[in-house]
Amino acid sequence: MRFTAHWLILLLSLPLASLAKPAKDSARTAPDARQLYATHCAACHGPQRLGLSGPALLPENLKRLGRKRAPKVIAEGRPATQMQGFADKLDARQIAALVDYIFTPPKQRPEWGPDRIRASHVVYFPELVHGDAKSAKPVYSADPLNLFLVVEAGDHHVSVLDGDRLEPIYRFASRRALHGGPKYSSDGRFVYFASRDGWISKFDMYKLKTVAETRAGINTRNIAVSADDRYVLVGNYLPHTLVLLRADDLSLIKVIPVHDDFGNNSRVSAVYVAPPRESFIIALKDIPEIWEMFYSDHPPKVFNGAVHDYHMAEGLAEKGPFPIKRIHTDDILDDFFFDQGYTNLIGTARDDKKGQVFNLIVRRKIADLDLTGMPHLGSGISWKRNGHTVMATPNIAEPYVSVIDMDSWKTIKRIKTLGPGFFLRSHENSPYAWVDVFFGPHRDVMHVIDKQSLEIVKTLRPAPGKTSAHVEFTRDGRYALVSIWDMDGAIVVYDAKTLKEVKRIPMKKPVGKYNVYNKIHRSEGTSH
Ligand code: DHE
Repeated sequence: MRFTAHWLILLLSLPLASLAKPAKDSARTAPDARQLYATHCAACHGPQRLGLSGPALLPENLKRLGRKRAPKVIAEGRPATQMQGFADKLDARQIAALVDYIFTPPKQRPEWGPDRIRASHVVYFPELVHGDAKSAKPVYSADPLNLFLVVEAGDHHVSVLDGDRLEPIYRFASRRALHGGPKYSSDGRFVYFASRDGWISKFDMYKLKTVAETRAGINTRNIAVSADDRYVLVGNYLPHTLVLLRADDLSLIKVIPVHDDFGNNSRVSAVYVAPPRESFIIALKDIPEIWEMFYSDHPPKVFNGAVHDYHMAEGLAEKGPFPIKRIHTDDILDDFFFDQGYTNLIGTARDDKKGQVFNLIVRRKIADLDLTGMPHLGSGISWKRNGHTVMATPNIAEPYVSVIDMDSWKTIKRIKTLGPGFFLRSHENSPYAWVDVFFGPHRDVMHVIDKQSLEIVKTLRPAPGKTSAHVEFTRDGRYALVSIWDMDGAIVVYDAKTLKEVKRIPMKKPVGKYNVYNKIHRSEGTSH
């Protein structure tokens, strides 16, 4: 190398200290955890660790993960989530510094109580809050019951798709990181969304306008809407609360702290509505209890001949209006599936007792299920086969779909797939169930299963190399819509009988799609 005048000027302009030791001495300088957090974590977990698309990274939210396992998760990521591994970007000391940082409580305890919820509440169109009955006509000519909402995670938008013409008719910006299925009012006029960072939005499907919004939590799981269209229940990871809102304008009714009789509090895994019971069912993440909140004004109810007295003081977690009953369980149960009558609840435990059936009338466990790996019951479906009702669930850890007889609760078949799957779907008018392969080298595959023979009859590869996932049918079951989870993605429409492609509608990472009719009729082939 030639020693030029430029090099001399550069050398003379450097401060003496910088000549004495290297500018960056990662062996001796302690890693700046705050800075590392801002660079690598804040985009998903929030600048103040309060959670955004990823969960909040605060000590109380990390109890289950534990300090010991945290470095592995940072290095290798977490299956079935968007958490990627950072081993290629961070060394062991930097990862250890980040673990210390996230297990240190913030100076101020994060809180999202009634005042903040009320302060966040906005009604954009007061005239649409009650449905504007006189002019209750859609602003488009499409069948409002055969619309689909498609959540496009790629750029945080929602598309409204006409299920007859198979064309989008409208597209609007949503809150960031919507999660879970949007929930329709019983007539399909309104729909409610929840974002991972707590925003609840109400959208008018006739006028194509966002009516109102409220931020109900810092890290929200999902919502459920009462079958009488009066209430929206929000389940939160942070704070550990349930938040009950009025369904008309999303104003706050009450915040319910979630804890057991001994003061141990819990995150809410998910909330569900059980229409025949006029109740919400609540899955808890940290305590072995299932909660049921009753929203009707006229207790007690009779279920299948059994009087269910929910005013019994025993086991009452919440008194007064919206009483909550606890069901004590041996294990912490997650991820629920219900039979069509909402008599039995099927949940997964995290230990080796994977699947358990709870009867909601006698309020106790009635069966264990032979499930291994990580069954994804939330994506379970049911249908009739040989005079029996069977349920089927994909598994996000193992490559098969389990089919279970709902009379004997025995597994009748494990259908081997090319990899673990996330979503399973069908329709009353279709002889097939569709399951994706969500993980592994065959993520671009979609299996079509005959619901009677329980054999895979076709394996589709709609976009080689790109993840294909999540199927939803048109209201008549004639077409099956598959998502290509890519920024340059699409909805691929298949003829549900011939299994031939009909058309492709470009979309930006279309995560899930939700047909109004199938949802409000609680089709046995889709989630509710
Ligand atoms: Fe989901 C629904 C839990 C990660 C996409 N997911 C649900 C529901 C639950 C749940 C309890 C039912 C709520 C409802 O519809 O009201 N999901 C979880 C998890 O615990 C998990 C594994 C970890 C987490 O980060 O929360 C998880 N989910 C994901 C993803 O990473 C997915 C694939 C991408 C994303 O957008 O976050 C994802 N989840 C979905 C979708 C639904 C869903 C598309 C609605 C399915 C439907 O058809 O109803």
